[in-house]
Amino acid sequence: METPAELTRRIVEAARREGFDRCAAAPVRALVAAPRLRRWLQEGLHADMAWLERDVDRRTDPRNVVPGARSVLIVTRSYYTDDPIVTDAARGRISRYAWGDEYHEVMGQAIGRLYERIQRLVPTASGRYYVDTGPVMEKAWAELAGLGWIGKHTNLLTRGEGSWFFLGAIILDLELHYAPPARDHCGTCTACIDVCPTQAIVAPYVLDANRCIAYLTIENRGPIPPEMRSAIGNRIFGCDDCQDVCPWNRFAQVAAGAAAFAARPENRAPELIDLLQMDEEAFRARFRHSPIRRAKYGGFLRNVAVALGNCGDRSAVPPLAAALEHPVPLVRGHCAWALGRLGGEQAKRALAAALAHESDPDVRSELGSALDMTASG
Ligand code: B12
Ligand code: SF4
Ligand code: SF4
Repeated sequence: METPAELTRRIVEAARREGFDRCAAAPVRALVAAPRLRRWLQEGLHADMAWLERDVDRRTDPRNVVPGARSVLIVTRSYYTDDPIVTDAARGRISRYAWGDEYHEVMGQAIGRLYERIQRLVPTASGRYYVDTGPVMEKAWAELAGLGWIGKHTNLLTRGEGSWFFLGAIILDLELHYAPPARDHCGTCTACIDVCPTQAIVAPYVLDANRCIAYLTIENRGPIPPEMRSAIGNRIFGCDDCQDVCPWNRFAQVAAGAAAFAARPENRAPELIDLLQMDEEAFRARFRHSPIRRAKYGGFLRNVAVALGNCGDRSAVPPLAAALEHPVPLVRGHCAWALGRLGGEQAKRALAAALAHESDPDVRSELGSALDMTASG
């Protein structure tokens, strides 16, 4: 019979073969993060992500997912590539993690194979594995497993690699070897809190998803609150500002396994006007096997409309005016806002013409507010 230390060493080796950079286990016990999750939900900081509320008992205690669970094994995989960041306002800015292939697929397949390897090592083992979408507090377990600390921006990071990596978790009923938890090295730094364009980090280690651009542009299915739109700039899918500014990310290196996440040229800095003119089929084809599909067609074009409103260039007025006839009301409404923000006679005429025949009450309200903006601008 192998000792927990020997078994853990073999599992870590198997994880490397599956392309993971690091792998470590945490013992199942009460998490410091569990009461914090409950408070976070009570305060409504999860915005409309009702799925986070549904399974709190499972999310906070792996024994409610795998009876007899003793360990949570965490794997990490870097997605850092050294492509430069886009600053051109006529192009959309997409979060680093979404430049390449869909990580749920890449990591999901690899973690599935790792689980099979574990079962070959210990045929009686039972467990469940997840990448992102399961009821597991991946960052908290990773911290307990010694794989990094949760920074003030609420992402997991290390001194050697920064934070540009994904996490995956396997809950197991096996006793493994446990390293000491990681220590916090944020110190007195507040760079991530200070840089956040929407002041979403409302206290160190506390994120208000209602204000976070990652939530507003990816998970949010409805309109983006008007007061948040200007601050979004040209970010059309997620946001990296709090990580870009983090001093520990200066040490990030391109990892061999990050090749799957290499930037697809068409995804890194797409022209906003081209995106606005995509139909749903073109959206599906362009973003096949890409995390961007998560925003859904209407949500993604909503984001593109906001970015065009923020681009400061009135050559965007004609395509935005044409999109006031878009089949998706959410898109029409945000194009109206964008026209109001860009202003000028042409935008005003297009808004007034659309208001004369628009029947959707939400879009009518956006058109009215946008006309007010052009009057005051
Ligand atoms: C919901 C969710 C979101 C939400 C909420 C984000 C959040 N910070 O929780 C939204 C949509 C905003 C989001 C955004 C992003 N996400 Co996200 N998200 C998740 C998900 C599914 C659940 C996270 C969760 O439970 N949140 C609830 C809160 C309560 O938990 P918490 O952050 O863990 O911690 C809170 C406390 O418990 C506490 N805390 C916990 N332990 C401790 C310990 C101590 C000592 C202290 C002081 C505090 C503390 O601080 C927090 C505030 O109260 C995870 C996957 C998973 N299943 O875990 C991915 C995950 C966290 N996301 C990920 C990524 C990559 C992102 C983005 C970077 C994507 C992007 N570029 O747009 C952004 C980052 C935004 C940010 N600044 O956090 C990665 C993070 C990888 C990493 N290195 O940390 C994960 C792990 C997915 C994955 N499998 O790789 N995400
Ligand atoms: S992802 Fe962007 S909006 Fe969200 S906390 Fe970080 S800097 Fe703020
Ligand atoms: S920017 Fe500073 S405070 Fe924020 S996570 Fe990095 S080290 Fe911590």
